[in-house]
Amino acid sequence: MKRGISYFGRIAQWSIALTLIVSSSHASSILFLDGFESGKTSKWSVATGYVTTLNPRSGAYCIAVPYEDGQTHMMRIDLGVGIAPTNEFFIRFWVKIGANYHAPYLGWKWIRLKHGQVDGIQAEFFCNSESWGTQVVSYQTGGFHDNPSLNWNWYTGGMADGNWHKVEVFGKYNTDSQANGILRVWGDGNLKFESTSFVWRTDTWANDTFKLFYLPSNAGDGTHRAQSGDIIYYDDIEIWDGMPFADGKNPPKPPSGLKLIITPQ
Ligand SMILES: [Ca+2]
Repeated sequence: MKRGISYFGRIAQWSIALTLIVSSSHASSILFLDGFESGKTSKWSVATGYVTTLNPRSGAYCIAVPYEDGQTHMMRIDLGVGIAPTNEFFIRFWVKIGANYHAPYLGWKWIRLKHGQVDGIQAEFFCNSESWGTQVVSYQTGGFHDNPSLNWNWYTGGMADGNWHKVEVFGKYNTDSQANGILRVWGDGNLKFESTSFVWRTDTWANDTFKLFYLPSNAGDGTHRAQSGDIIYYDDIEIWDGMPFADGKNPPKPPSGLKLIITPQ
């Protein structure tokens, strides 16, 4: 008892100030997070994948998505009105290509966003795997608006080595149909593509933001088809309404410069 009183007395002589210093801050908040640790796919509105304990990237589970010929949209999240990002978004996920994956490249959209609340073509964005690399494509009903090459062939670039790889995408929408949008794509933390003149949308959909998120989408081009048994694994999927803890130029890192300051008074 004496010891307790003494301890309390010492504490009373101090006021404790906690100072949290973060190297940079941002008002971004996370909209969606799934590491599949629930053992379910209930966060997804469409899920042809299944939860598995086979070599997850984190925790006990990841998702295995059979990427078979004839399939189209494999996994889909409906962010919905009022939840979807406003003028920026940031997406991060981890992907692993199954050891017996056959489809070499074409048609593999390893990320796809649609701006409409329905599963139709209005305005959309996708990263399309091609033989020579990847296209980052902005498309809306009536035609393409931006489809530059991303200097990253995921297949020969090491993504198909059986290991987990990190993909990150930052987007800031263009305004008034001008070519002033921002798009940055990172692979394993390395910047693979950057545009500050990206056209996300025009005309009718000039103010739309994406509401549907697909991971992955589509299969094959009629020649290079996926086959039964082709599986892609995903884990730790995050969707933010902006760049967390960074300036949009660098992939976010955990907060640094954290300090706990106890000040005697
Ligand atoms: Ca997990």
